[in-house]
Amino acid sequence: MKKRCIGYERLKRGGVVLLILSLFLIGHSALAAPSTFRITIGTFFPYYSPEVVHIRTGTSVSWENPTADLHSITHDGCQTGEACAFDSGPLGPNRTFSLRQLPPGHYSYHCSFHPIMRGTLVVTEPHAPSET
Ligand SMILES: [Cu+2]
Repeated sequence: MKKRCIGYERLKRGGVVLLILSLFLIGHSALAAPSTFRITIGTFFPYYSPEVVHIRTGTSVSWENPTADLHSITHDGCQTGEACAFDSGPLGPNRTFSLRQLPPGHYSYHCSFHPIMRGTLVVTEPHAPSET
C-alpha cells in the first residue's frame, strides 16, 4: 500500500516536470522567432521602402540592401549631436542591418552616403492609447 503511494507521487512529480518542460519549450520557441519588420533599400524613391514604419516595442526591424551601392541607416541624432540611437555604418550590397529592443520614440534616419535618402521609424508601446 505504502509502495503504491510512492509510485503515484513519483508519477505526479513526473507530470509536473513534463508540464514545466513543455511550457519552457513553448516559451523558448516564441523567443526564438521574434517578429521582424523588413525594410528594403532602393536606388529610387522611396529609398527606404516603406519610407515610414510603425512598429511596437519588441518587434525587430531589418534593412536589406539589394542595390549595388554602399548605404547606411543612420539616425539623424548621430549627425545633429543629439542622442545617436543607431548607425549601421557602411552597409554593402546584399547585406542586412537589424535592430531590436529599440525604446519607444520617433526616429528620423538617413543614408550618410546619400543624404537625399530619408526614412522614419516610429516605435510605440504595445498598449499605447495613441501616438502624436
Ligand atoms: Cu545610400
